[in-house]
Amino acid sequence: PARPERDAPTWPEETAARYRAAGHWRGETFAGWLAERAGAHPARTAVTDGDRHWTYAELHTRATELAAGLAARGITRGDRVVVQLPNVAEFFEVVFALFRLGALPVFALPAHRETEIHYFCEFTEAVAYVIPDRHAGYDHRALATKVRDALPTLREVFVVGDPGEHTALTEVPLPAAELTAPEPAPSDLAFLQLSGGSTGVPKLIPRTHDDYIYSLRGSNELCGVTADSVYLVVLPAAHNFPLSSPGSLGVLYAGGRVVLCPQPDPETAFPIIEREKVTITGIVPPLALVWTEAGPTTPHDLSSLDVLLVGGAKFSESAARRVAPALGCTLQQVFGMAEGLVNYTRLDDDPETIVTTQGRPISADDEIRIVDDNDEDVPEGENGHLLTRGPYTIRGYWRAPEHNARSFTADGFYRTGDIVRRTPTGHLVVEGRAKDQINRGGEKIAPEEIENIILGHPAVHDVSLVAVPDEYLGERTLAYVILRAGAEPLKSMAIKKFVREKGLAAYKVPDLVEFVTAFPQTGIGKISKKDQRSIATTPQN
Ligand code: J2J
Repeated sequence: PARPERDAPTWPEETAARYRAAGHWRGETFAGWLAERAGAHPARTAVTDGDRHWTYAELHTRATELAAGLAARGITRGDRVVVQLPNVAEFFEVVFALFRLGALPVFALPAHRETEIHYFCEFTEAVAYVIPDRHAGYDHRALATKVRDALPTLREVFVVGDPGEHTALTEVPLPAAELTAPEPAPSDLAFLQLSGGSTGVPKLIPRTHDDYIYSLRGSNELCGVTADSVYLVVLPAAHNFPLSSPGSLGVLYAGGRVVLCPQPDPETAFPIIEREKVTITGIVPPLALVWTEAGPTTPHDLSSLDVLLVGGAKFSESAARRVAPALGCTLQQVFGMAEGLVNYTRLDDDPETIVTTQGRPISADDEIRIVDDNDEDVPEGENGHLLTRGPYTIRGYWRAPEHNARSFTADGFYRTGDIVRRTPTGHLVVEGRAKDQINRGGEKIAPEEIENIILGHPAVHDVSLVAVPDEYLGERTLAYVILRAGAEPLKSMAIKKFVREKGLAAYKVPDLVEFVTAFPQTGIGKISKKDQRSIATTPQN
């Protein structure tokens, strides 16, 4: 069985008791409520994927039978299973099967490659890895073979589609009656989500049934989600935003319908919105720019769309103003994080608040502090570091005690690394970032992770990765590289190719590379990334 108390810090008992007494934590589990929904409205459609429509009864039956089969293969409560699936219906079959067993999905993204997958499987001691056969031109089976051969803890690879040398997911299910494994407790961990990170390796975020389900319920209320809602999963299904804000899981919790979108472009998404009468979806700012440009001239009827959530990175005010007129829906800004805290503009906020702020917290029990570099509260309305604690914000990363000591205050506040100010109405405006992280259109990059890779190049003496402004993505990446004395000059392509060949998600390959002979230094002799960002002009690459 999992010992979450040893793998990650959790809420103090009296705080947990308070969240239960307030009705935030109601003792529900994912498998528990899916069974209830399947009993209450078995024939209603839960998940639509192309021509497939799975009812609540079908999703529940599939998940239960898969759980029975996984249990027979020795997968049990507390085990970790790396799930790397694109936007396909099986994503829900797999995660609800794991939820039922109390095994923990580790949510990889389709873009992740060998470096990340190997790390997730090794660090979590995952017993299984779930993949598509091919996706976006990439064959995931060969990577799975490599990782499995390298890691004795990884016993099984399950494939959606043609399994090759692995096991087809369709071979696994057994009759539901054979499922005897006990159900997890509401306070157990439900899954491990990925942190955007600012360190050499991604941190894992342990979320419980209790806390995550509370965030779903709160999100549903603020986003107007009901059993009539139809949510389009545009971003990768496993990301925290489309999963929970209010996301696919929120909409399933409400008894609504989830529609999977294979690609985020308007040419793919708009016909699906029309055909499936999608009412709500969530996208990142660069995509929102594309959608608002395409909206006014599209031949497709988007009138079913009530709410468009935009978040993951700062949405500029000018772009925000264009959403409602171009797409005929209400904009809802969302400033969230997989570690917990989620802020939404309210649907009935005045239009100026909706376009100029990133919303306010879900819960009255979300505690917000805005502090200076010494953890002292700044005067109301001024910029400061956002610290938060509450009923769905973690108290620590999974198996990371040293990092936790830096990322959390002694009294349990999470240091978000975001610089915000609070308006008189309590709305937060994101003004910047103190953590060393690059936000490339909502995709988070930890410079240290990429720098460590580039340092492995034999000709490289030193490297520093910084963000440069980008009209479309908000930020893109620039690697300043110092070559070793006497090394042959390199082309920037050589650095990019080197990173790509290490097997990293493509969005982490530096957009730009510039060779320099020295880095600007701070007063105490550290690299000044601030100066590097400000001198970055438009390097030719
Ligand atoms: C500025 N920065 C933002 C916003 C996130 C809902 C929505 C997004 C995420 C997410 C999520 C921002 N304006 N509107 O999990 O449930 C930056 C901040 C934050 C970090 C978290 C959700 N919305 N950000 O983006 O874990 O820097 O979650 O700390 O990927 O994204 O990233 P992530």
